[in-house]
Amino acid sequence: MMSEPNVDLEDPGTPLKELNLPPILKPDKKTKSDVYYTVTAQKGQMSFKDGTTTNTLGYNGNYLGPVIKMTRGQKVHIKEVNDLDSETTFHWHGAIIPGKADGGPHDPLKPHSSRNISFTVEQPAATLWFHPHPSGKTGEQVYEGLAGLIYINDKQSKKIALPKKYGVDDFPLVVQDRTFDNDDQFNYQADYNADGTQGQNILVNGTLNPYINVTTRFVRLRILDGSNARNFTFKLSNGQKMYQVAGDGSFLDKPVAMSKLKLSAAQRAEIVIDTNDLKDGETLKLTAGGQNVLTMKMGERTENYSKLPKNLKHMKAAKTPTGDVAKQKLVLSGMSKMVRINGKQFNPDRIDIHSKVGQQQVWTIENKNEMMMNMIHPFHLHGVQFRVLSINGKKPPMNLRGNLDTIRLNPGDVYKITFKFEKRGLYRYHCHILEHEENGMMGQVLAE
Ligand SMILES: [Cu+2]
Repeated sequence: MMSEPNVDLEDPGTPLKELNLPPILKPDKKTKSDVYYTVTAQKGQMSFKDGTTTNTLGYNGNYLGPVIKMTRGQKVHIKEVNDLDSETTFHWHGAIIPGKADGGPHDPLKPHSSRNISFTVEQPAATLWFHPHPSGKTGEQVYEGLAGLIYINDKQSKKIALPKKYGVDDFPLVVQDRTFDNDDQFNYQADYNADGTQGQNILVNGTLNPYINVTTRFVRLRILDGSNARNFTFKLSNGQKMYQVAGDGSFLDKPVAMSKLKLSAAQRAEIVIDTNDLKDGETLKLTAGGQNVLTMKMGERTENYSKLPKNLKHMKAAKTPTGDVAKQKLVLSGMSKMVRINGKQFNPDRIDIHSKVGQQQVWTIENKNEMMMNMIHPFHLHGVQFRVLSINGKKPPMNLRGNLDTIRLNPGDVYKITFKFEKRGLYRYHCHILEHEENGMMGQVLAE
């Protein structure tokens, strides 16, 4: 039996509203080799519904954060400012980054203080994200609005024949679920569920019931499941296929045609939609759980490309490494306050795994099938990007063959993944249902 906490998604009952576009963060300073940013976690107020305001949190603004652009090879300096009244951290989800800059829960930033981090971008083009990760407060701070996107560009992403005009044919979609109480506030404590806090309405970039005007043949959507816990299945309302071109941490080898896209908390996918068969004035909806995620209004379209590229990024098939390989096995089990990894709850004073920087790793992650306690667990490992070798002994589907940092494990699933720690430091791995993470479904690995 599969038991899942389920808050059904509802129609917000509000008119369509143009999709909010997060601003692109302006650097404080930029040189040939370095870029300097300031990111401030702060309190805000946001008008999601006409005539009311909701108390929120945001980065450099009222809700969510700006898009932070980085280029492969660039040295990035970030001043992290905590203007909240509680501790927070700045976790750079999906970044290959030294442990001391990773922003895990062991490195809290006190209220009204700041810290400078820097790292060199040494990974390919991808859509990553950042969010808080303080002990015991992650679920609440994310729910109230702290999350933002990172766009990593490289030589290939700059020239690839995919839509790339921000807000014109290339749109970020931070998809979240939130409940508004009678006063139109978020009430995390009231909505809290130990198996994942869910909301009744979909918000996209903080927009209820959003639409965009489509002016080009191909539209690229960079989707983040930015919810605390919800598993989304995205579809197009007319049943046409979409093309996934990127996963968490890289382009795919080739565009993958699909009629539905599943994402769990923290996972990303970039999809491209071909609107060639739609007439001007028609609408196409991206939906999840029967609700509108994004309404696309077809305008007069110009041809931005005549077709999608056949090949995106040459990704060699991931092969089981031989030789000096370190193996680990992690078993996820339980529900609610009883969640565990390898039978243990998280202990900050315990190093669960010692790893050598540069050594090839093969980790087996299993979501134990326990009949009455079965849930999907999205497993995330900090500080690296990995490849999937197999799922239940079989090759992964085409859309999971790129670089990943989060995998969705159904009950009974066994994933084998391979990667190397490229930087030193203490890294966390955990279930990305934020309430499971806080209930102890987390461990730590020291890479030296
Ligand atoms: Cu979980």
